[in-house]
Amino acid sequence: MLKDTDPQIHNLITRESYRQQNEIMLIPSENTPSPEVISVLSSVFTNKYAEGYPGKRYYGGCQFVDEVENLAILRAKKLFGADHVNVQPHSGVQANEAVFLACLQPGDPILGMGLYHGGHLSHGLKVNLSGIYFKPYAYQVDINTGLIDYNQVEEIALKVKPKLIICGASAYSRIIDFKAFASIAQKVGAKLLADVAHISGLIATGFHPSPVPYADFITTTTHKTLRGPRGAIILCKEEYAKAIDKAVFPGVQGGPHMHTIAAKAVAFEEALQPEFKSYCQNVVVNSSHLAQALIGLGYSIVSGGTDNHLFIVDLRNQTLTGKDSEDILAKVGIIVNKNTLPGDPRSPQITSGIRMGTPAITSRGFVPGDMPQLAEAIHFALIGETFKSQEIIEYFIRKYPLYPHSKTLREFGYFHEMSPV
Ligand code: DSN
Repeated sequence: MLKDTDPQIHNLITRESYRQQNEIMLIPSENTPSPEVISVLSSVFTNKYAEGYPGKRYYGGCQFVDEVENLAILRAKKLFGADHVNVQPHSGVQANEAVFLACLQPGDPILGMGLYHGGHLSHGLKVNLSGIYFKPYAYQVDINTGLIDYNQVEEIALKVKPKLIICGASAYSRIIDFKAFASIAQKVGAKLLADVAHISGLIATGFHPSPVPYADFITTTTHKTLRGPRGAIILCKEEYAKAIDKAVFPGVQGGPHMHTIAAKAVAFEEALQPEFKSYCQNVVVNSSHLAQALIGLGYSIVSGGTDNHLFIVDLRNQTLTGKDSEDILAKVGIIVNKNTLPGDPRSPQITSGIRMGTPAITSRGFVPGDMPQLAEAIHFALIGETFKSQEIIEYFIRKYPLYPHSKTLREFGYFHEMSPV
């Protein structure tokens, strides 16, 4: 037993499981997958090397991992309606790097959303590989509306002639118009990559339009709204299938993590069920209700609300910075992350915004009717009425325990009892 062989790590896992149980997780990129997904992550598939692809491996003994990978591919294709899927990327950044390798030459110009306007570091940040090996240009959101300005995207694209345009964001609460991006890409002869890491669960269930008809390449992590294991996949049109597979292996990765691919397959099957559609609907409705409840309490939200699972609270009319607010909320057990606002006067370490999202609380069972009370808990904490805030949080964590019926996780010794708040 781990608790006997390595009590230090066992203790840390147990404390982390208590932390997750006893806090309200509003970081929009985090979620809690099913106990089945978690248990498959510690299955015997972790022991197996399988460089290559099903039927073409560089190792013997791959008959079962081949079946696992084929199932994962089949289910992902069904979920997104894509021509081709590669399920091997270890992470979203590596998936993006594989796309770069498949369609760019070093030094090529690329155009992505600026990190401080909601983009991702792998979309061309100067200190990331994407900004070091390629020539990065950034589009921004309109500072007044908080919305992507498609005219500005086109203007920049016409000027810099990118070889690749990247759409998709880490902190953008409105619908992304993939068709508009595709028409700009076509006009300037660029390929289009849609990085839908944040919204892929919503896309799979129809709560956000799909980029599949428009983008040449689509990448997504599997652990955000998709509620699977940590990892990523790439979807592409058939014409790029060979180039993408070659770019993932042997281009940027060696042996695929077969335990994670098995867990991805389980998550995709779960996402094909009607319950997952209801879950995604609740994620979106919870998000808009929480944003509206905060507006009712006097807070400003970037773009005035949300169409998806997240939103950014604009704290410029409050005395607290993003960092202060993150710290204060963490003290009462509400976990958010500070986030720059479009045109933020403060540094990325301090910020004037906080990012909130509802995937994890919706997995726990929160419903739209809970959102006004949750907004009050946030507000009470931020105005220093800590006790009132803690009372509400305690009520919620008892009402919605994490993994309440999971025998598997109890057997591991996790999530088996509530610790005092
Ligand atoms: N770091 C993730 C997020 O929090 O949005 C994106 O990869």
